Amino acid sequence: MSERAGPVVLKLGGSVITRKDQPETVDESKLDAVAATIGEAAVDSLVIVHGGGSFGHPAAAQAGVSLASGTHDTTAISEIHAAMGRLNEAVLDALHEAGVPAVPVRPFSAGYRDESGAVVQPTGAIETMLGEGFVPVLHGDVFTTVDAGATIVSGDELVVSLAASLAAQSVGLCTTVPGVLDEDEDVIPEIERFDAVEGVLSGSDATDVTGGMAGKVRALLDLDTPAQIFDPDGLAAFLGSGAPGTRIDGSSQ
Ligand code: IP8
Repeated sequence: MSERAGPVVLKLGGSVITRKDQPETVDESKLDAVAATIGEAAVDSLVIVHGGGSFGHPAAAQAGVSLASGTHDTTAISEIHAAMGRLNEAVLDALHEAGVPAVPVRPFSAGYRDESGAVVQPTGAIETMLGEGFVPVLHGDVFTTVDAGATIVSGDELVVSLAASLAAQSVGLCTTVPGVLDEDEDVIPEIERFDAVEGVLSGSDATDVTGGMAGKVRALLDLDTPAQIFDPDGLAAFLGSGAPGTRIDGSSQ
């Protein structure tokens, strides 16, 4: 674990906490289990970001909005944001039930994408929440975007931005897979360079710089903080300063 003093930043994948095959359906048992693990770990300083799952993604697809393609349709923007708000409330409820002092942070209201497409997520309120002992819970969202109206910001992008601006002590992505898998479906324990795994992350995924496992690995390799990718079975170990799944550490390059 790094010596950096910032918070632990944890992403809960949308596929972990929702049923992706059913519109706007929370996977109650998985969400409750993940929330209970977070409650038991009682990490001192924790920021949570969750994905869109069957809430944000169908709403975004229906409106034709993506990371790269924006809209000025305010009804569509409001619908996507509202769908993510409903999921955020469900996540907060589960965390409260588990004794986690979770509070909502809605990215659309404060953050934006600048003219270069970079994510700008101010952290003053988040740092103050952490100082007060709260656990801020952000989510993938619609994001006002210079010259494009509003695009989608993914939870992964927010994690990368927050990890850098808050000098996170560790970064964890809780996904449906136990780590980055090689061609035999075995977990790769550590990745230090993208070209070392490009072959196994091949096909369209490898050329997709914002989505899929290849996009996650590329973005995490750029961080100063080592990151772990794991599934819910690895969550307790991650929150207990262990190293479940795949460790992504580009800091030595
Ligand atoms: O599931 C996407 O966040 P992600 C959020 O982390 C929306 O990619 C609104 C589709």
